[in-house]
Amino acid sequence: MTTIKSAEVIVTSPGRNFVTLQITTEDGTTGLGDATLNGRELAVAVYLADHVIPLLKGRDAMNIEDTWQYLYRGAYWRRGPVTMAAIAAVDMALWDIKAKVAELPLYQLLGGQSRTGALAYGHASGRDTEELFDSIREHQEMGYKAIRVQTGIPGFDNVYGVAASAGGDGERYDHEPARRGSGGRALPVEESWDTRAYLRHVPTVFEAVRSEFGAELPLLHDGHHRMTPREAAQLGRSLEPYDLFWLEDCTPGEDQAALRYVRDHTTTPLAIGEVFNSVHDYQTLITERLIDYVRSAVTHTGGITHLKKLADFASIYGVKTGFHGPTDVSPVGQAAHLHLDLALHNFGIQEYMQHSEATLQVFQTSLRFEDGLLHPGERIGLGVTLDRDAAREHAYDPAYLPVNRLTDGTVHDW
Ligand code: CS2
Ligand code: MG
Repeated sequence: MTTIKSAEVIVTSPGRNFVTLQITTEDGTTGLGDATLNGRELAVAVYLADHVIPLLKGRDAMNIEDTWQYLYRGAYWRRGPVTMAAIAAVDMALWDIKAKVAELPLYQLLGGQSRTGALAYGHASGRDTEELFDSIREHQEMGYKAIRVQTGIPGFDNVYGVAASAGGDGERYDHEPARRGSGGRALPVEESWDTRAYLRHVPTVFEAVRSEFGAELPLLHDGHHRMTPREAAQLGRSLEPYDLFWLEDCTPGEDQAALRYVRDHTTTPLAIGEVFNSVHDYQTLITERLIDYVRSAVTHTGGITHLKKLADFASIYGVKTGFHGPTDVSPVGQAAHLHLDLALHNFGIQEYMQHSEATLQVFQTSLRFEDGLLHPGERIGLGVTLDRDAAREHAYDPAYLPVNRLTDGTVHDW
C-alpha cells in the first residue's frame, strides 16, 4: 500500500492566480494537481483544505478510481465547478504519483502513444485586419499549424478574445487585470456587445484571412456563448465558405437542446464544453451527435479519470477531443491534457496558449512544442515540478474575468 501522508494547497500568482494541490505519500513520492478556477480561485483552495485534505490522509494513493468515487458520491452534492476542480486536483496528483511509482511518463499508463504529438492551436487576434494578420504571422513564426481567429468589431473598444494591444503577452484578454474600484477593491472589467454587429463583421474577417493565408491553414473561432440558436445558425452558415476547423461555444453552455437547431442549419463543425464539469453535461450533445469536439478542461471536469471516461464515451459517437488549454489552466493541468492527447485515439486538437516566463519558473514542465505538435516529454509522472520558493514570491492577487453588457446596459452572456 502506498499510503497518503499529507496534502497541501499552494496558491501562487506569477502574473495570474494558480491553485495547486501537492500530495505526499509515506515513502516520499509527491504528486501535483491543478485546481485553478479562474476568478473564483480561493473557493477551491478552501474546499480542498477544509473538506478534502482531511479525508485523504491514510488512504491508499494507488486506488484512484475509489478515491474519485469516494469524493464524488460521498459528498452527496455532486458536480459544480468548485467540487469538480477539487476532485480533479486530487485525481491528477494521484495519477502523477502512480506514474512516478511505475517510473513511467503518465501516457504509458493511459495506453501509450497513439501519435507522435498533439496538434496545437494558438490564439491570434487583432482590433483590425492589419493587427490580426500580424498576429497570425507571429503565431505561424512561433510554429503553430492551426490558429484561432478573434477580431475587434468596429465601434466596440473591448471585445473578448482580442488582445488590447498588438504584441501583448497573450494572457491579457483571458485575465483582464481587475479594475480597481474606490478603496482599492478589485472589480471586473466591463465589455460591451452587439450581436448583430458581430454577425455582420465576422464573415468579412474570415474572407480576408482566407484570401491572405490560403485554404490550407486550419482556422478556429470562439463565440463565447453569446448567440441564440438562430444567431449561431446564421453565423455557422455565413462561415461555411471559409471551412472552419470549428466554431466554439456558439450558444450558452447549459442548454444542450439549443445545439439541435444549430446543427440542423449549418455544416460548420461545432465544439463546446469549457464550462462543463461532468460527462452528464454532454449526454444529449454526444448521443445525438450534435457536436464534433468536446472542450472540457481536465481541471474543471474531475481530472484524468473523468476526462478519460468522457473521451471514451465521445469516441463511440465519432466525437473528438479539443481540450481547453488557456493560460488559466496551469502547466500541471496542461501536462495532464497532453498525456491524454497522446494516448486517446479520438484526439482532435489541443488549445495551447503559452504560459509566461514567471509561470514557467514556478512550474517547470517537460512539455515540448515542435513543428506545431505538443508532447508532454519523457519525465516520469506528469512531468511538472513546482518550485515552492519561486511560488512563495508571488502572493495571491484578486482578479476577475470580465462582465459583458449589451449597449443598453443589460448583462449578457460572455
Ligand atoms: C476561452 C478562455 O480558451 C478559450 O477558449 O474561452 O479564454 C476562457 O475565457 C477562459 O479560460 C476563462 O477562464
Ligand atoms: Mg473558449
